[in-house]
Amino acid sequence: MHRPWFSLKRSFLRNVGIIAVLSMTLAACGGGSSSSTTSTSSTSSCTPGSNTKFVKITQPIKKVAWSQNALDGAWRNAEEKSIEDAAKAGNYLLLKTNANNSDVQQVQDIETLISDHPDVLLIDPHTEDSEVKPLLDARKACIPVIVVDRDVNESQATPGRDFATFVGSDFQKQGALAADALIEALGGPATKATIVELTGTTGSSPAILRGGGFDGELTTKAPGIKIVAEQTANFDRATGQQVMATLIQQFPNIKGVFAHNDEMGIGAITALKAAGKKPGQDIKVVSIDGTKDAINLVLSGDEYAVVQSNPRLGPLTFQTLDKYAKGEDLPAWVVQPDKVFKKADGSAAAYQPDAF
Ligand code: GYE
Repeated sequence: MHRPWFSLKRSFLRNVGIIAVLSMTLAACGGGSSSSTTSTSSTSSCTPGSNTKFVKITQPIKKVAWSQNALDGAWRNAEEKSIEDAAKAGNYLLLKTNANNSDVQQVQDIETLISDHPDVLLIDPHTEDSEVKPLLDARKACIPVIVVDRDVNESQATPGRDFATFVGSDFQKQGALAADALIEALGGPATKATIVELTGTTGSSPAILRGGGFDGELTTKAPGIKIVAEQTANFDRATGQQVMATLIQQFPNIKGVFAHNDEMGIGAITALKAAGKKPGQDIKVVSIDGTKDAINLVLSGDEYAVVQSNPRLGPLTFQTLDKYAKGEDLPAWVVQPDKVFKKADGSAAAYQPDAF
């Protein structure tokens, strides 16, 4: 499950070429689709339909397309609002789609957005492999692409060639930070204990990398802490509760739970309480995101720590778009920095008013 491709993607810069500094032409911001048929993103050397080269931006950007994989909880709603606000602040027309956690739907959404000829296409892929084909179709159609939040499989689509860059968090590091927090909660590296891991949507980059980062850190730093079950709960609260209810019957002696996101962590805490356990005392829970609900559980002592995954990607995405439009060098990965929130050091209380 945790293949090590992530080490390939972090290391190079590339030059997208200096082209004319572009003035941003302003247009109203709103949702919906457009009937425009004129591509504004092709260059004289880019032939729509057969392009195999890196797509440069050579025209003012007015119309930005945004393919969202789902709108199913606090994290994704916060991300959506951040993208909308940043588009509005830049006076872009934003064409939006929501794939409701369906790869089939998202592929179709992206193809529809391509036929709307946006000046730039932003894709937040549901899983790593499934949205590669429509991404490559955008490049063939001379439409510049930025991948946002979740990444595509970079062995199939490469930043600097097939798309401009990936804007998002370091999921592998988040997983490692979650392991560090759980090791600390369980008494340190010499501890012997069993734990379970609730994984995110199978095949999505946060599930792959958070899992890999966590498992690797745990094995290296605290080999006495064993993961006795790894099961997906699709980043979903109700599913997390169901899965945890079953796991706690199978493994009543576990001392810890790592959930790949807050929603599943919250569901797990509900299930543990229903099973007569005392989360925070006899079972330590760590999850990732930084939602208000999870931070409140940290403050009440039910959850040990939350690793941040900042959903407010709008400003960084549109700053990156601006640089791309100006022909500036872009790294293969524009990293959104994240923190860790705990009760003991006051970091959870300090962050709580900003939580989403
Ligand atoms: O952790 C989760 C959401 O892609 C980083 O997706 C994002 C994850 C986030 O469903 O809550």
